[in-house]
Parts: sequence; C-alpha cells; structure tokens
Amino acid sequence: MEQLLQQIEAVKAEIAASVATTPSEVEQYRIKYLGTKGLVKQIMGEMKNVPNEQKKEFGQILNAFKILAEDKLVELQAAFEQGDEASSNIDFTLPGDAVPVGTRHPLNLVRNQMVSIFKRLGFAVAEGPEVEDDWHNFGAMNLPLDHPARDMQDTFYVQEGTETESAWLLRTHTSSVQARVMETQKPPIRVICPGRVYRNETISARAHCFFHQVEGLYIDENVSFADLKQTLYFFVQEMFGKEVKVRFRPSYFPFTEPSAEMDISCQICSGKGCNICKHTGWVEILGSGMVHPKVLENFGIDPEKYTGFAFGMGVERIAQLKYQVNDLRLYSQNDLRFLQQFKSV
Ligand code: 2NL
Repeated sequence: MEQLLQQIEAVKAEIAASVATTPSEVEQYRIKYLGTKGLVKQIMGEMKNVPNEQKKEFGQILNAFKILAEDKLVELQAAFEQGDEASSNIDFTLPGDAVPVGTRHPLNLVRNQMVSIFKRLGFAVAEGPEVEDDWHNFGAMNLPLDHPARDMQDTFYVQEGTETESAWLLRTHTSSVQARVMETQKPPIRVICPGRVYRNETISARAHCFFHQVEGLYIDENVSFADLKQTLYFFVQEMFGKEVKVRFRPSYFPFTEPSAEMDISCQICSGKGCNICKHTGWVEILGSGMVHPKVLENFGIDPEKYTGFAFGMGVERIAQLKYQVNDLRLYSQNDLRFLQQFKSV
C-alpha cells in the first residue's frame, strides 16, 4: 500500500507542475491523466488490491486525487478560453504577418517633385474644379467661339450651351484654375496649378482621354521673357540635373504672345539620338509665353502696368522621360507589376 501512496504523491506533483502552451498540449494532458487509459483510471484500478479494512480510507484518497487531476484540466483549459496572457505562455514577441504596403503612383511622385521645385521659387499652389463653365476654360483664355479646341471632338461637354446658359465641360487645361485666381487676386500673382485635364481622344500608347498638367502663371510689374526662360531653365535643371540643355522654339497659343515651346536634351540617349527623341537629340516638354494682353484685360489687370508669363506641361511627359515609360495607358491600368517598380523612389 505504501508503494501506491508514493505513486499517487509523485503523480500529484507531476500534475501540479503541468503547463500547456497550446490547446493541443491541454488535450495531451487530458489523455495522459484522465483518458480511458490514463493514469487516474490506472490508479483507481488498484482499488481491487486494497484490503477491505483500508478501502474506505483509500477511496477518499483516490477520490481527492481524481478531483485534483480534473481541476487542473479545467485550469489549463481556462487559460485558452480567456486568452489569459500570463498563464497561456503564448509568445507575444513572435513577429506578426506582414501587412502589404502600397506605393505612390509615379504621376504623384513626379507631380510632387514639380510642385516642390516651383514652391522654392515662391509659387503658391492653386486648385479648382474639373467641371468648368465655358468662360473659365475658353472665353477668358482668349479662345474665340469658333476655335477648333472648343469642338465636341476635342472637348467633353457635360452640358451644351444655349443662348442664355453657359456650356459646362470637363476642363481641357488647368488655365481655368488660373482664371479663377486672376478673378479673385490682384498682382503680384505667382501660382502653379497641378491637376487632371480631359480631351476627347482615342486612347492609344501616345494619347489618352485624360492626363495631368502643371501650369504656372506669374504676373507683376516688369516681368519679362528673360524671367520666363530662367525660371523654366531652373526647373529642368532641378528636375533632370545640371547637365540638361534647353532650347526655345517660337510657337503659337491663343492665350500668350509671344509664345514658345521648350525642348530639353533627350534624357534617354543624352542627345545621341533614339526613338523617344526621334533621332533629333531633343524632346519637347512644355509650352509657354507672355500672357496675352486680352487675357489680362479680361480680369481687369492693366496690361500697360503689368506683364506676365505662363507655361503648361504634362506630368506624364516628364514622368516618361524620368522613368522611361513608353505607353501612356500604363499610368491608369493599375497593374501592380508596373506600380510596384516605384517602391523606393
Ligand atoms: C502646353 C501649353 C500652355 C499656358 C499654357 C496660360 C495660362 C494663363 C494665361 C496664359 Cl492663365 N497662359 N497657360 C500658356 C502657354 C502654354 O500650355 O503644351 N501644355 C501642356
């Protein structure tokens, strides 16, 4: 009997020291001590060898032993049911599952960079509506009623104009935002207007029905064409590096006079000649000019006192030269294989 008592004491100590760090370890405990072939059953089976006069005393000992084993099981189970950190032994220092992190869109990266360069020159940023009336998009910009840009084929009309009501359209350039700035502010004016613009074009690698622009406007006394050239030269040097070369070609826009387009030395082949620059070594990146006196007059700005320069450029074009993107459609297809290449930029 002495031996049986010793065995019970040993198993009791074992039970007291039992821990479980996972639900399956709780189950292992249950099988080992309380299962059909478990230790509790085995020891209870010894009852038949106990002499009759000791059966009562032993029955109580064995019963207490069984209750102890059962209580421990309840305790181990409770740790998991309540998520009790201290007794469950879960390792909270294990690394979690990684949350996939997105990337900035290349057009936003380039737009932000463009904006920050002009901010350093003292330009403020202005934004405005994408649905515009005819006046802010066309009329104020000196585009006559019969100008081809107003054609349904080039412009998305939301509502056609009538004798008494203005037409409403998706802005074709962010000049409409600058029109709103000139309407509400007096010179000196120095703003850039980044934003999405719309043109009714058949979608291809080289054309899309929407694209992104950054336009700039600077109006003050004595603003000259030299200021325009130096501002834009500074911009491309910051954007592409000090080595970049520029050239200006005479051009025409209804809202500027004189007007010029600016080319930079091809960033793909460094001017040696490639497909992007059509083997000329130069690529066009923007249109610009001195604000037309009629545009100034439209906003009550005296063209005898004030002059200004303006420019407009496509964000897609700058991004193409920076990242060699050769199909405009990539910018709006949301293909992660394309977008994730801009992770570290
Ligand atoms: C281009 C050419 C240009 C402007 C935009 C402008 C704005 C005002 C007054 C006068 Cl408020 N001009 N903007 C001037 C010249 C060219 O854009 O090729 N853009 C992508």
